[in-house]
Amino acid sequence: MADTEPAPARYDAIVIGAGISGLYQLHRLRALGMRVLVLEAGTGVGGTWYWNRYPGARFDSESYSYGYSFSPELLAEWDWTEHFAPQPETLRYLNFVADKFDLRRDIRFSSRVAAAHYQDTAREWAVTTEDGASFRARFLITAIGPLSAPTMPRIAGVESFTGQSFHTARWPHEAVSFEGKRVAVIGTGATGVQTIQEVAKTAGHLTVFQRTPNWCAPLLNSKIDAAEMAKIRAGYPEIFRRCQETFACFVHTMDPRGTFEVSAEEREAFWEKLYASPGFGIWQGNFRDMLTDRAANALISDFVARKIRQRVKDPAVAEKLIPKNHGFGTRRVPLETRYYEAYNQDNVTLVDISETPIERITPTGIKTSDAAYEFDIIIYATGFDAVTGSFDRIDIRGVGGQRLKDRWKAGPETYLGVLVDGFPNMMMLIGPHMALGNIPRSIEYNVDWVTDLVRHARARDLTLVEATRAGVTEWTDHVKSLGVGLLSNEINSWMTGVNSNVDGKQVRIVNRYSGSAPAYRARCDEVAAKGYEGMVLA
Ligand code: NA7
Repeated sequence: MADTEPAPARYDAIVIGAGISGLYQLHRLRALGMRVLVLEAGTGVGGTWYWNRYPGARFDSESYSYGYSFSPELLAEWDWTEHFAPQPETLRYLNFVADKFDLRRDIRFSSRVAAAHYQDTAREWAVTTEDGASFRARFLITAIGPLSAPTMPRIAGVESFTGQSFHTARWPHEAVSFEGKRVAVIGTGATGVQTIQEVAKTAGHLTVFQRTPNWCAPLLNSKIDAAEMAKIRAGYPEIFRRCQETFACFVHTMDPRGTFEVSAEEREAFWEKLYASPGFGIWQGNFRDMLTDRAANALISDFVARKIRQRVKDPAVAEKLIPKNHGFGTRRVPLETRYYEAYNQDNVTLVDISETPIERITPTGIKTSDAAYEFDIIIYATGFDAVTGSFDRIDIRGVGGQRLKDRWKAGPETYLGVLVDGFPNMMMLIGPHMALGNIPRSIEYNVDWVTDLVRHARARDLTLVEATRAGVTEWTDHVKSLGVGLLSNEINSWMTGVNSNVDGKQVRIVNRYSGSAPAYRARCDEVAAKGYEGMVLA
């Protein structure tokens, strides 16, 4: 740094990101009396719910199981209006939280972090933003989200299109009208499905470009009136207790029965009931062996395939919409509202690009191997460089200048999903090797654990908190072993770290913790109770 430049501002902790985890982390660290700075790339709070403004974006988890649970006052003051809240409502909620706890004064907006370099001697982090500002802090806490680094398809000509085009996670703040327009959607993951069913309502013509179909199931959303909200509010302790006990923090949890322990009639009746019930029950509350036993998985897949055939009028289109390369639930199940019926509309066409690949984007549309389509709007619902992608996009360097991206080339290595040896004083919230599931529940635990660790360190005047190499090896092996036998690890998806649009991400890895959330918490509690075993505190 030149002598004339001012010294960087110093903080006790820097948090990257003002989404659900960053906001809560700021609130908790502030209560310890720390000087905290949150650096946020967006112009407002909300993270996922700030960026993903695409039409139809909403929760697939029950609203009242998704909000923060830490503040009784907040629970008393906030009313959800739908069982599965739409994105604008969630963004309002997170703004309400930011105001209520007066969080904005410690958040620097429009500040995308470019680099974070550990300073060996000072035992602190030097953080710089893309606009050239520099900051220093003892602790660096990443709250950058597992699905926040959007990826565009690597298709020739993307830049040449002269109409409007948007990635769903970079949707404009102004409304986009589809009225009478020729619209294309590329991608049929959870985002694509929500987008397609919404755009189909008003588009002049919608053409969906599908590379791989996903198994979708009904969301069955409904409004919450004042009387029902009062009931929900009274039931909050029970709702959050249940989320603490279930495998993935949803209100749903696996049925203890095996698929073949019941008669064919009972099985069918159970599945009919799940298919007619709101939310993730059919995925998270199904027979316990559904995601590990091939024969069990084939049966539920056949059940859902029959539903798709019943709902889609054209049998040829129905067949294209039924996944053939993976079983039900082995990828994230998109929840839908009349998604399949959209394909019965005259203004909707499905193009199977596994048969007729996209050759290029042209100035006026999309050219596949057998046709040229003209569009006014192209929507890219092509997903994210998941879990490690948001880390890769920041130049994070630890002891001796070692880059985190290089360290994780063959897959992430962590201790408890929170720490990495060689990267002292850096803690990750919802980083790799964390339980995902109903994410805010995991976030609250994650933030509380990190806060306790920081409090412990500060109370003892410790200047270095780091995982040991042995701790990282043990935890990484444990996470990998939990993935053995899961059918979900046999298919490419963001959950196995594969993204066709990113160099070096074509090989499946284990990027998330697939044990139960209670087991994860028990392990982390034990580590803390044993004075942070598997770590160096100095
Ligand atoms: P996903 O689930 O990763 O879906 C991305 C979709 O985009 C998927 O259908 C991909 O097909 C498709 N895609 C990606 N690249 C291309 C190219 N180059 N050509 C054609 N099609 C492509 O992302 P989402 O945003 O839907 O959901 C992410 C998570 O966010 C979701 O699970 C929720 O938890 C929230 P593919 O299957 O790779 O063949």
